[in-house]
Amino acid sequence: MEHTDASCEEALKAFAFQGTPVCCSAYGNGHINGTYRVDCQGAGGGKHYILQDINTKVFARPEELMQNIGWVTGYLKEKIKEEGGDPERETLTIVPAKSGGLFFRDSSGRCWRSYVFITDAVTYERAESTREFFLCGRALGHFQQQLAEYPVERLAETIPDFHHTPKRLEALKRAAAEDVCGRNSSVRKELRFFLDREEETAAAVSLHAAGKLPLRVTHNDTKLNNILFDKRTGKPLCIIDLDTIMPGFSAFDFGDAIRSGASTASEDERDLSRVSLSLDLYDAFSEGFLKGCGGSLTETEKEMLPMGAKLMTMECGIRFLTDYLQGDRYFRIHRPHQNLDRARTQIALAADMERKWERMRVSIEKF
Ligand code: ADP
Ligand code: GN1
Ligand code: MG
Repeated sequence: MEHTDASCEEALKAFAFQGTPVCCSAYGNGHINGTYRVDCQGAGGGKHYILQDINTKVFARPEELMQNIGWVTGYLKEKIKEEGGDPERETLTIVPAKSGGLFFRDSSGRCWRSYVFITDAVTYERAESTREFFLCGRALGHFQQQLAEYPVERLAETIPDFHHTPKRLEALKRAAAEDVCGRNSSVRKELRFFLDREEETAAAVSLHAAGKLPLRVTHNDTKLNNILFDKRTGKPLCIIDLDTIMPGFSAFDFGDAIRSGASTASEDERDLSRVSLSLDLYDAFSEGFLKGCGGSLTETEKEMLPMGAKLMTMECGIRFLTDYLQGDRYFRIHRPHQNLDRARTQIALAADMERKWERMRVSIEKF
């Protein structure tokens, strides 16, 4: 059987798959977990699964993480049934370990989980058309609406202060001061960009502290490749990567999707002249998102949307740069300096948002 490493084999035996695993190969473009696709053979045809090596450096408490996902997917399945949808394809289905747990800890301490593989679906790194991105906005807005009544206090914070932008900036400053890899002198310009915008990094958290911006159940990682599209209809089918479902701001789910989907270049593009914000894609997504939320956002939340896009772009840039200074310990890289390239695209995108700021604001008012 094809497999990537020996501990995969132990994990393969630990889950209640239908049939016998015949192939297990690396899958997808995620930066955090190790993802494999498992093909099984048996009576009744082939079954496919996702097997994931949970990154426990990032998610320190896999029990709480999987409990969150178990609760949320169970809740979503009921909502999807009420709406007449297909609960097997429109949200994730956890495959429990044979021991009955939601994940499996192998003999070397690695933590594994499995989901039913959703077939006939694709992911995109960037939006291919305004229609597609409008539908993404509607799907993410709808996702928020589906979870609007879910008791937010029940969910564990799987990464503390995940989107606390000022704390992210503090971490960058510390990484620059410690300079463990001796890279600080080569990133002065990039550091300056973020330091010059220090006050702005607090825009969302200070509004929240003043009681003006509510916490909701949010996804917190609405990168475009965390949406599966149905190959047949071309429409968004399932929102995946539920590791960071927890209390958050609606503007950040909006913002991270704009950051990743409405940029005219890849997240690690080296030719920065290619990086800009597509206003057509921004408009399409905004219209879809506001429709999908179905009037559930407060005025302040709506006003916050453009800033959500800028903050998510800056924060992501801050995190890439921090990781670069610390020796690429968090985000998976495929070539040297990739995290620096990623930080630079986020800076270019945030700078373009500044140039287009008025237009971004007016567009939200219009919808
Ligand atoms: P990461 O946290 O590393 O980004 P993800 O959970 O997003 O990991 O999974 C990585 C990729 O695997 C996704 O972008 C998607 O292409 C694919 N994937 C994940 N879960 C499923 C699933 N249940 N069915 C089909 N593909 C999936
Ligand atoms: C990571 O897991 P993935 O690849 O979907 C990261 C996000 C970043 C994104 C940048 C848990 O997302 O916060 O915005 O990379 N996820 C985590 O590409 O840190
Ligand atoms: Mg992902």
